[in-house]
Amino acid sequence: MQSVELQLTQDQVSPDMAELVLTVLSASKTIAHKVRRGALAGVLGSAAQQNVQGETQKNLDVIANDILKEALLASPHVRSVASEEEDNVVAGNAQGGYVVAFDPLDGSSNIDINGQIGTIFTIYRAVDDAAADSPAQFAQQGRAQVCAGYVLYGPSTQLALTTGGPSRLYTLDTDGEYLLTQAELAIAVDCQEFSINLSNLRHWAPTTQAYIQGLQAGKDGARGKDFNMRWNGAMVGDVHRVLMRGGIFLYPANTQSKLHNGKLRLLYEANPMAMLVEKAGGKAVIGAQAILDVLPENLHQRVPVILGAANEVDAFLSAEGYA
Ligand code: AHM
Ligand code: MG
Repeated sequence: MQSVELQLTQDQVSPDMAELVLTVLSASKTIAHKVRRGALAGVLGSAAQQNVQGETQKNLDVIANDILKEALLASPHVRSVASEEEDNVVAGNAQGGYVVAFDPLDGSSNIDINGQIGTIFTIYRAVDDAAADSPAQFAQQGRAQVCAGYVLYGPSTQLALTTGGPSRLYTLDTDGEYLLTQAELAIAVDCQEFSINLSNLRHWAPTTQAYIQGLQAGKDGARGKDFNMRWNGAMVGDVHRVLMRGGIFLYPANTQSKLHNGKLRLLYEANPMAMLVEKAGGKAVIGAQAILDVLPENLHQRVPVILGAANEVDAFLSAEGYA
């Protein structure tokens, strides 16, 4: 089986970017190791909690953020870093050619229940006429991403990665190497599985409620077929399932609640997942617009996310009156 390092060379990824991707992956292995040890590594619980020795325990969000940030800021290729856990952009090497954004630990509420969690990351080229600590470094459309990926810390640790070509899947071996286990992920255009937090139904637009109720109605509904439902509460796990066996994932606009743009962040979650999904033949939209076409307004911007099987995303769009 092929190592990720070799695959990056075969994919003709520039040496600088390949080195940068390997830096992210090396940090992910450190995180994976801590995740494996769980309570034994003192990584559970909330931040700023004290352990029996009176030491401050940091929770995994903070630990994962620190590991990634430290590794990236030490890289000569990184001009700027943005994280879901940081208020502002952090300046790296002024000569670095790339900027990196990440959600260090997606699915935080799964940490303490030993559920699926992951790290989501994205890489863009640095913007030359903006300072290294400026949010302008990240005010780029998702289409400008040069690399997107996630690491899923599940029963096995897996990496989904695209550097502009197909979305590929790697599995972390016991000797610490990511090995290629699926060369090209492909999402079937039709599906019979949806993924949404149904408890928010009352917050959605009436058209969104009607679309989901249509899926629940199965053969008798507007879609004319039965649907199964799954919700991990961790985007990384839910999108992974869509990439592996198809389906549609939705975190729609909660028009009637304060999360009126949904919950997921454009930069750290929506864009990297949208790139992986599109490169696997799926679709990813916020509504009428493709996620990758959204011009970011601010660093921590939230957007509705609807992604997965192309025909099902189209069915959603037509139910919403967009098509
Ligand atoms: P997080 O980055 O703080 O973990 O929050 C994002 C997560 C996503 O992984 C997931 O899709 C969503 O929040 C779950 O939301 P909900 O709490 O509505 O189930
Ligand atoms: Mg997240």
